[in-house]
Amino acid sequence: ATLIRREDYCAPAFWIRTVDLTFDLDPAKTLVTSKMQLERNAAVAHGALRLHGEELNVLRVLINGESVSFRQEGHELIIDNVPDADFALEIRNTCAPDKNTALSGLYTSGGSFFTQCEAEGFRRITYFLDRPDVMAIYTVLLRADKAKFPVLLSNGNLLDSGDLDNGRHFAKWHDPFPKPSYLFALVAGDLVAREQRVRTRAGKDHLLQVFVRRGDLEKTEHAMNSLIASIVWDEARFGLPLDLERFMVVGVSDFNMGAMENKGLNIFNTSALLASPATATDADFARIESIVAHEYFHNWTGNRVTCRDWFQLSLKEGLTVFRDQEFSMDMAGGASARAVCRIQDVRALRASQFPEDSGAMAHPVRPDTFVEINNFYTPTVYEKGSEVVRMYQTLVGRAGFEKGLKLYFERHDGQAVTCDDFAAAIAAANPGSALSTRLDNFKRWYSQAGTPRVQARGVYDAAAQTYTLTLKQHNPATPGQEHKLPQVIPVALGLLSAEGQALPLQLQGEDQAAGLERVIVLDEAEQSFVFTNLASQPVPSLLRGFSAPVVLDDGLSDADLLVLLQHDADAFNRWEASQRLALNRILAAVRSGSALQLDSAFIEAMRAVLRHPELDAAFKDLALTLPGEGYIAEQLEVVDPQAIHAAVEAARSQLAQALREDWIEAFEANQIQGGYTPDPVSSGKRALANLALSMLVLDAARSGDTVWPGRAYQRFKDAGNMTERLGALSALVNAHAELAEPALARFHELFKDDALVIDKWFALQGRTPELDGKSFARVKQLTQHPDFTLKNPNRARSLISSLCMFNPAAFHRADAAGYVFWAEQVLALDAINPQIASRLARAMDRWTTLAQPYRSAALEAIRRVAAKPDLSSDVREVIDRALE
Ligand code: HT7
Ligand code: ZN
Repeated sequence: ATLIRREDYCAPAFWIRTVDLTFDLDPAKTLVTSKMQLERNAAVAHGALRLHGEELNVLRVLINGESVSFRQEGHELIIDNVPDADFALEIRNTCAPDKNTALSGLYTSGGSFFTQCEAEGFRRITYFLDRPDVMAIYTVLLRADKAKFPVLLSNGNLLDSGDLDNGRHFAKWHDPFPKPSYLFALVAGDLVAREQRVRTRAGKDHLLQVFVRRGDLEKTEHAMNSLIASIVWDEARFGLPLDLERFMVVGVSDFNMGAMENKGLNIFNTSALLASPATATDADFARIESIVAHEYFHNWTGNRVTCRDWFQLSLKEGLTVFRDQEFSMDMAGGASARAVCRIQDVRALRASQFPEDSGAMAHPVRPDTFVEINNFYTPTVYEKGSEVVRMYQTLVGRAGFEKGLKLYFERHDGQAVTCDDFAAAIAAANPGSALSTRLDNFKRWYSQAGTPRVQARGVYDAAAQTYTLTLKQHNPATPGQEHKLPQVIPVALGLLSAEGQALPLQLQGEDQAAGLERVIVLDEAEQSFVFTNLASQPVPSLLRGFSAPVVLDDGLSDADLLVLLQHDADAFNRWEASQRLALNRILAAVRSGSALQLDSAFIEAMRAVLRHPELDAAFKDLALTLPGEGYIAEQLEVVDPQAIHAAVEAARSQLAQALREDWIEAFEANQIQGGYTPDPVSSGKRALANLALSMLVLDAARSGDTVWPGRAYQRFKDAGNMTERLGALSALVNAHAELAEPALARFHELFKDDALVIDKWFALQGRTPELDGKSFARVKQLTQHPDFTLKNPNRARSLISSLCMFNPAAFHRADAAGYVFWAEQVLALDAINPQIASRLARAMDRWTTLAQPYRSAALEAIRRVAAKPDLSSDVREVIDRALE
């Protein structure tokens, strides 16, 4: 395996200006004819033409119509004698879509053809300069059996279509926009489409189509509505219009990720596309809206302006995640619903990116090296990358950010560029701003891995009526980066009186207070900020809205946190206070090794949240949900997953018992009459009702009460939508109630023909909190279930990843059986689909922090995987990094 370095970037020796592709589609052996127009890159020294190609069978190579000699070395096809002048290159090759279980390149799924070319899948279709800085104009002719593949799609506009001999037909497509090969796509199959015509602000008409398998059409309404909302939003917020006459979206059930932004032909995992109230939860509806938006937004941030090389991946991914997060917030509506979105995003960041940043695979937002680029589609590149973009906006303001983005497109439309180009455009559009004056320092967010720690301590001087806030930052060492330099950390803050009143913020040297909230910028290792005119000691509310992706140690007491929980104007920090209060108690129990006993101050604070007449249900649900076990583990130097699980279970069961009457009240008060809509208010109510029900069923397991398990079972049977049905089923299963078994059997029987719902059935069992080894045993047994297969990524993830990545107490077993299971599954998956295997391999990223006996057992399992000689480069890189 070769280590690729960012600093070794060289421009390509040749440009490919146009490509004419002809596909004679056959599942067993597809014939690909590629006619390209090439020219030498004058800026690069003369040399051979080296094309990428993998798993291909080359039939002929012609230059200007004449056969030429070529060599094949590894994954390259090399032509030594190439004319200096522009020339035509024709290559004919075959590939085998039916055998392509890696789902990269051209493959079949459910009898139809699909492609996935990002990052390096195009080279598994034909020989090419498969790198994002080579942008060409594509014309694509598809030929296939008409009865089996009545729909033939590719990027851009349909030029022609018609019948051929032998029951075959053709379609010819042309994409007028130059694009890198990773944005190429084709689809051929027996599909049907929901269609909608829209007119954009410029008065242009566009055809929107969502293609799915017959029978799934009624599940595409939400995706279509989400697409229309995305088009409207991008024009209104950033002035970015739809630039194609036709925009197509296609669903496929075998897919490695959520979706793919191919120009004009987005391809979606059906899990990120199909929804009906009966089969999808509120969370599914929200996820679909956000992924449809994300892929659509890529049309500008990724497709019109793309990445020069894969190290710049966050240029498009961080920016596009930021855009989809902003979209979801704008769609959610009022301040409270926006805060709920923000809390959910931060919770996800902390659950996945923070552990990554302190584990074996830690890497900067713009990595410096990789072996396998597929391993770098990570929470760091995506979610931390989005936080970096959010900080630009915080530092230059919303209007300044919009100006910056406009300049970025003016400068770079049609180009393949770098994160530096993006930073330069935002800064140039905002001269003299808090960003432009510190740009070099700010860019350390791209180059330094690790989550900075910020310590904040305040000293109140009663005589001077000042409050001196001292902030210190420190970024711990990460693999390959021992010493870090200070980063630019925008800290949004407010000060509250002990009674909870917001205080005016006036810094020493200022004539007057500048409102009740402001952003101060920490850009040195240590800085102090003196606030004046304060009549009493304030309670600081720092890092409001999570204004930077850091770990904050503010040293606040329980009393301070209770003030924030009750009164902070910033809903994010109110939620943060609830989590901190819970976390402090759980950590104290785990650290001391004693049984957790919740105190009445905490219980009453939680009761007050639950009973609060003005707080939204969605917020209450988030505040009353305890921190995840993975996030708790992150706070500890030595991690005992069983001790953490025991403390969390104790906290849940005590909250369930102590607030029983309030849970009943919350359950009853949050019932929704009438039809289902996935709007934020209704989904918030359903979330709180589901939480309440789970607490009541949990408490029943303790008390022996049969009423609430019975009610849960009834609700499970009668539910009119999947959110309530799955909520009731989860309540029974997670509490290990007796009624869980009949409910699981009934659920399977009801939905046995709906793969996405059966994925939920597997996932629920994969994530069931451990009790006496039953959950682990259940997962092992389920691998033998007739519906289980490792070949479908959704199914593999639903069971195996649920256990290994999201169920720590069932996975980390003293007898090491969880790790043995992990090793077996990684190896089995690697032979089928290296990308999915390598994601599962990452379950061991944090093994060095485990307490004994887990640590030694984990190491043994990792070594067992490492010992396999023919591991994919994907898994090899992850395993090697774990062992470094
Ligand atoms: N840009 C897309 C990335 C993607 C992908 C990458 C590697 C292997 C398979 C893949 N499928 C999609 C997804 C996105 O960020 O929108
Ligand atoms: Zn993306």
